[in-house]
Amino acid sequence: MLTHLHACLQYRRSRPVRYVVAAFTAIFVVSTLYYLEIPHHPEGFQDELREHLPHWPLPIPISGGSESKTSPPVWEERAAQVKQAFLHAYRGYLQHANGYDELRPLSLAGVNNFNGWNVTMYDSLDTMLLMDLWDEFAEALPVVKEGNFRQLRASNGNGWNKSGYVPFFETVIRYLGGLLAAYAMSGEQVLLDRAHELATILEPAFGSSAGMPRFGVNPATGASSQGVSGVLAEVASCQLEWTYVAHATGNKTHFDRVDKLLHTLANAMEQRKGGMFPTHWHLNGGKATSESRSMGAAADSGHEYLLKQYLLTGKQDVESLEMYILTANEALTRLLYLTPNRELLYVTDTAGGSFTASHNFEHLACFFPGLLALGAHTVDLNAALAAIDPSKLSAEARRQYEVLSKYDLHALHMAAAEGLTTSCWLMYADQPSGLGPETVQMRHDWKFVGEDGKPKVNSKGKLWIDAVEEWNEGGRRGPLPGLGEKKTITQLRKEDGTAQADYSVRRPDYFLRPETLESIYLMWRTTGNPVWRERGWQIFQAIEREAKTPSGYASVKQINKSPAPQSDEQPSYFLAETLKYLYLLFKNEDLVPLDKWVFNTEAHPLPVFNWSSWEKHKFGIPS
Ligand code: DMJ
Repeated sequence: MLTHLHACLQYRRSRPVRYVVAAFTAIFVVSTLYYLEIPHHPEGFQDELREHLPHWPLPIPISGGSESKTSPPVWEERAAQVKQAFLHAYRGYLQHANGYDELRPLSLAGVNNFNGWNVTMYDSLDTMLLMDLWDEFAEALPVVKEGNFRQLRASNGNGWNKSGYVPFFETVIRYLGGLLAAYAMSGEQVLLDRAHELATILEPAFGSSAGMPRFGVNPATGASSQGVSGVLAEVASCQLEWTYVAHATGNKTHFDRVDKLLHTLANAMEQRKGGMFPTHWHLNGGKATSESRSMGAAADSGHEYLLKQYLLTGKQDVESLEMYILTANEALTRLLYLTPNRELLYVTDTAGGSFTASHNFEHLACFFPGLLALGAHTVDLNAALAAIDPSKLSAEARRQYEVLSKYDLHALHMAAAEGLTTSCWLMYADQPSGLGPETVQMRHDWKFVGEDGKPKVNSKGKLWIDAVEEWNEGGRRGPLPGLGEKKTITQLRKEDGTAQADYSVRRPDYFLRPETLESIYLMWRTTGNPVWRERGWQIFQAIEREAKTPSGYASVKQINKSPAPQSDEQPSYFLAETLKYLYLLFKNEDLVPLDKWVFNTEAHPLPVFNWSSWEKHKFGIPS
């Protein structure tokens, strides 16, 4: 499909000169109007623009004020506080849970829930390097060197270890990703050797006919689990790790594994003719077994890795980029909704073939706005969309393509990123604890007056893209739907005691998750708007206030209370992701430039590279 780009560009060049002149004039006029902040245009102006412009431009949204109230030394001091928080969590783990996977921060014990291989240590290695914690890193290296990946330690946590298998997905993103990132940042050969060994132990998981990884591997025998179904997040979130381990070791078996999986995904996309990948898959057939869509649990990183695979390989893997664009097309046109009160933008999921939205909004899905911002920052989205041949798409994917072709895709993705990150942040800012819930049910009952003059309710909810279309066609009055100033529910109730929340909390836990901070960090890096740093600072203060214990940090059971009741868990991703994104958000120096590094889904940065001529020859990569 991507070869269509050249034909497309050719077509544009052959247009009559007067169209080109008209287009430039129109661009000049519309940009001038935006800079002058003229709110609407004369009658017929938009139709004229639509005729001449390849993309319908949107103003680049800016959230809140763009003046920083906080000085650079204060941000450095805040970063230092995050470093202390990391040390507090890691020292608590070493003191009370050394040799175990994670710390139980209330009972001060260890838990083995991820193979019993010290997952917190592996997940923390690159955070130590970023924070200049050399002693901690040096002390961890011998433990990593001696770890026994063939022995699954008895679990006293969840049921994974009891199955006799190491869970492929979790082992890849936490252990393998942790080893590879720490190797890339330190150059310590032992880390790469261990990564190669671990990847080799896990490779029987790729034994399904389509090369989609199975649930797990028995590391002692090499046998893999035999189940034939899997969820998108677990079958399509290892491409980065396998690509990088193949590059770093020169091992062709590692390359062949990821190559086969990438072909399976590209074939599935071609057969499906566009759209998002559904949540459930048959591993042997390499085909989806449901039509459910989600950006949250069961799917999240499966979508994330499409863009990131393209970025990691120096933008050479164009099939992954095309899959990302087709995914974003469907998400933006079918999964993004607005609430009636504050017009909060949210991303939800749909079940079965009916595409009925649940209107659930998951904390896990709050990674998506950051992904959109990353894509808009690093990719020419308009060219990527234009490179797709719409005649090869299904009717529904073509409809999505046509709706979005009218817009400047960069501006539209950034607008969605801003609106969604704002909602994710408000989920925290609305709570007495200042921490965000695991799942909420968003209100979707839009009241309106029917043609008969009677009040009516649209209970199906309002799709964001429909609201954007109305806004466009109505002369773009006011902020783009889902953007503009949003007040917290406390602020609103001070003004109007009867103000209603836009959602009800379904799961009130905060599991020390990173997704909202990940998006806040990416919004800061891609827009330079300091409002995101300030919001991140509010969240860090809430973590310190509500989740800190004498020997670590604990997940919170009820975000709607302060002090919030805690639960006896300190997940390893808190050290790998949550504290890392906070630290990077507050550091003035850009320690992980987005054009040079790609974060895996556990926030382990892998360096961008280009396949060398020798690698292309050896691995059989077409030039
Ligand atoms: C992490 O292990 C990863 O970010 C994963 O992709 C999703 N869930 C957790 C954190 O919430």
